Amino acid sequence: MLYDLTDEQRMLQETVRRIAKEQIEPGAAERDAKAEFPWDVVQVFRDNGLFACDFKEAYGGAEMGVLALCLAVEEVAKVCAGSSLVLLVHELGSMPILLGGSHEQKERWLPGLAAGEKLVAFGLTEPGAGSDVGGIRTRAIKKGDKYIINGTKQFISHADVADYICVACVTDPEAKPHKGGLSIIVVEKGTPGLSIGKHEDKLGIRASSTCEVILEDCEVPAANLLGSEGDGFHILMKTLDFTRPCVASQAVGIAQGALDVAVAYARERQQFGQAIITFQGLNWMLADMDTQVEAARQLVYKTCSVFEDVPKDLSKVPREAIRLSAMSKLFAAETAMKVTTDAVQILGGYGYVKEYPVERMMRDAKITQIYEGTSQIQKVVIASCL
Ligand code: COS
Repeated sequence: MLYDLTDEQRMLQETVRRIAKEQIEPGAAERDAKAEFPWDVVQVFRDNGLFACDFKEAYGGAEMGVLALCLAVEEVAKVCAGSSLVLLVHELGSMPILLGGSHEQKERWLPGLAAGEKLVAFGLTEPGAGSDVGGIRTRAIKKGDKYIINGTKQFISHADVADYICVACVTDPEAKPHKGGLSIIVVEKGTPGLSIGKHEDKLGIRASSTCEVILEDCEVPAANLLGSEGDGFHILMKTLDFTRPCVASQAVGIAQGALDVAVAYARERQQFGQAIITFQGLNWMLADMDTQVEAARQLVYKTCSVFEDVPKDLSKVPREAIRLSAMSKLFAAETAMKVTTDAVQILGGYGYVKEYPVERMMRDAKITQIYEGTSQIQKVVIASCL
């Protein structure tokens, strides 16, 4: 059995590596400083067809699979984690439609998303619900051929630029959240009653936007419901099963980026009359970092290969896939935090200032331990598979 990337995947990896170096890395520090949504990067991804990676050809996609998408995310995250979020959030926001959408809904929304002409966000988190998905309070009441939605979503990536937001809401307050209480409804930009609230000022991934979403008597066509009423919890869980490996690939990219800077610095930097890479205290640190990054990468690729065979519909996810998805996210996120922190240490004073990119990478790494399920939640998921 061949255990390697295909020629197509390698070509994509090399292409994105070149694009990232030439067109994304030069603006990374400025994007971080300005904290503005990177429309220039969106255009680069559109021009190179990168939004299409994981969409079916029938809906305008390239049908290259989730591993291909993760390879692209990894290459972008090596140089600018905030920019890699453009691809990550696109996958996260699209996934409920891919899983639960009817053919008509897919024909309506997916071609624009595959081309990157339209952007999409994922509306799960609320002031009282993040790790606890069952705590969702946003309420959708059906009236005729419409849902009237009321509630507030918090920490929603790219909500301010999204053309569509997949909003998780309670449609049956009598039912338990994971037994038919929740549903996912696609709310389109410009719908009366939909507004964007506070923009968060974040520690890292500052090139991405994170906002509050306010729904006040927001009237949405009932035809925008994904799947059936009550499918919400399952769609949310399966979405996260699919997208956690993408966050893991972002973490691998951030860690590799920091390791590359640390190695280059340690080869150049002279102390006590020799390059500091010749000191065992430092080169053993680099050896550990390299080993951890490679182990994380292999776990992500393995997980993606398993997900290539998981159907994008409402069927159950095999336990082995759930387990690997959570493990890859947990291990890669912890690796990114450790490796970026060690990279700052290797650069010493230079690591702590903005002249070098490792302090930004360390700030960016932190979110990978938090979003799409904290490291602690990943352990809950892994343990539940034992
Ligand atoms: N994939 C598919 N199904 C899952 C699942 C997963 N990852 N995790 C749990 N389930 C299923 C369970 O098997 C159970 O199914 P049955 O009722 O058929 O037995 C059902 O979901 C309910 O499970 P449980 O009772 O454990 O639900 P809880 O509400 O206690 O919470 C966790 C389960 C904590 C795993 C879930 O809420 C979760 O993943 N939370 C994190 C969400 C998150 O990532 N938030 C970040 C913000 S989004 S960017």
